Amino acid sequence: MKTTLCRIAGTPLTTVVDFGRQPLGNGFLEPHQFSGEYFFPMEAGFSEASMMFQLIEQPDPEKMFHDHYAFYSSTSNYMARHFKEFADQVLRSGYLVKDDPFVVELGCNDGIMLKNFAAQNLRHLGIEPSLNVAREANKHGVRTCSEFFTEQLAESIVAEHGQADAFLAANVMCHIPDITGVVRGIKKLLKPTGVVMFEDPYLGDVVAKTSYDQIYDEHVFLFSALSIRYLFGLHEMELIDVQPQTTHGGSMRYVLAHRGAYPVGDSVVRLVAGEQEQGLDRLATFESFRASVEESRTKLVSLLRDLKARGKKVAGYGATSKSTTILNYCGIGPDLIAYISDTTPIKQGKCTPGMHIPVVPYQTFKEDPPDYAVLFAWNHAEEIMAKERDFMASGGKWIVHVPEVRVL
Ligand code: JHZ
Ligand code: SAH
Repeated sequence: MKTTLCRIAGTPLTTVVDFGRQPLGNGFLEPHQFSGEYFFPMEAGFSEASMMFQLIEQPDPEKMFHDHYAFYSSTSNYMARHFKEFADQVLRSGYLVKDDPFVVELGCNDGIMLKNFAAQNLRHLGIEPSLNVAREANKHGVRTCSEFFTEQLAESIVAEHGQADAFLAANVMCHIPDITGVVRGIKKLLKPTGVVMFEDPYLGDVVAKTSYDQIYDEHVFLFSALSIRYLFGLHEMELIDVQPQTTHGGSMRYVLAHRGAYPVGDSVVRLVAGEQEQGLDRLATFESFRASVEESRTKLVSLLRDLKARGKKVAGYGATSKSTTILNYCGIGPDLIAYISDTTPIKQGKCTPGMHIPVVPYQTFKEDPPDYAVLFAWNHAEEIMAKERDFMASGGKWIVHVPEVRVL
C-alpha cells in the first residue's frame, strides 16, 4: 500500500532515498516464475512530525508472510543464544506475576524465543501468520495463533486467555504498517502492571553505518527512541528503558508500560539526547544519509567490476533479505556474483529476488570456494568467521559493505 502521509502523524512524508524498483526481500523464486515476478517502487521517507523513518509504499502483508515464508530464525546459533538470554531477562525481570503469568510474543517465527518459556511450562501464545514457520514452533511445544496481530485479535486473546504480563516482539514491530492498530491492541492486551519489550534494527546504527540494506519491503519502519516515545505517547504509554543490542548489525530493545506504571529510566533520557545530537529528528540528516548510500553503491559496484576484470571468482555468503536491496539497487547479478550460499533449505535451488543469482547449499561454498565472498550476512560476522577459518586460511577474502565497502 502506498501512502504520502506519515502513518503516525498524518502529515506529509518527504522522500529521502529512492531505491527504484524492488522485488520482495524474501521472494526467492524458480526460473519459471521470473516472468510473473512482483516489483514495487521502493522509496524511504521521513516525517519530522513523528520522527519516523518509513517506506512510502509497502507490499501487502499477505504477499510477504504466508505458508512458505523463507526466513527461519533458528538458522543462527548466535541468535538462538540471544533469544535464550532475552527470555531469561523476562523471566528474572519481576514484571511477571508469580501466579500463572501469561506471555505473548508477536512474530514468534520458528519458536526461537518462546520455546524457552514453553520449556518452563509457562502460559504463552505466539502470534505468527506465516504458517510454515509457526508449525516449526509447534514442534518445540510452542502454542501459536496464525493470524496477523490487530486490535481485534488482541480483544479475542483477552477474551480467551486474559491480559498479558509481558508482550514481546523481535524484528516484527517494524514490519507492521498499521502500527497504531498494534499499539491500540497492546494497550488492551497488557495488564496494568504489564510490560512491552521489543527490539528492532536501530535507525541510529543504520545512519551511522550506512547499513541501507536494512531498508526493504518488510521493514516499513526503522525506529529510534524518539519515534517510539512519540508513537506510544499518543496512546498514554511510556518508554521506560532502552537497551542497545549488537544483533542484526545494531538493534534497540525498547521497554514500555502504561503511563505512570513505572519510572522512566535514565537510559531513555540519555539515548534521546544522543539521537537529537545525531540528528535523528531532522530531515537534513537523511539528505546526507542518501549521499552516503549512493557512495556505498558506487564503491561496491566498482570493486566487483574490478575483480571481474581481474578474473577473480566472487560469491555471496548468506542469501539475506537485506541483500535483495543491495543487489537490486546496485544492479548486481550473476555476471558479478556467481552464486550465494545459504544454509536455509527453502532458499536453496532457487534464485535471488529480482537479480536472479542462484542460491546454493552451503556444501557448494565448501567444495567450490570463491576467491572473494561478499558477506551479505554481515550481521552474523562473528559466528561466520569462527566457522570459516579454512576459507580464510586458503586465501579466501571477505568483502563487506558496512560501515564502508572494503576487503577484509
Ligand atoms: P539474517 C530476516 O532478515 C528478515 P535477513 C526479517 N525481516 C528480519 O527483520 C530479520 O531476519 C530478523 C544464512 N546463514 O539473519 C541464513 C548462513 O547461510 O541476516 C539466513 O538465510 N550461514 C524478518 O534475511 C541468512 O544467512 C550462517 O552461518 O537479512 C541470514 O539472515 C548463518 C549464521 C546464516 O536476516
Ligand atoms: N522474532 C523472530 C522472527 C522475525 S521474522 C526473530 O527475531 O528472528 C518476522 C516475523 O513476523 C515473521 O515470521 C512474520 O510472519 C511475522 N509477522 C509479520 N507480520 C506480522 C503481524 N502483523 N503480526 C504477527 N506477526 C507478524
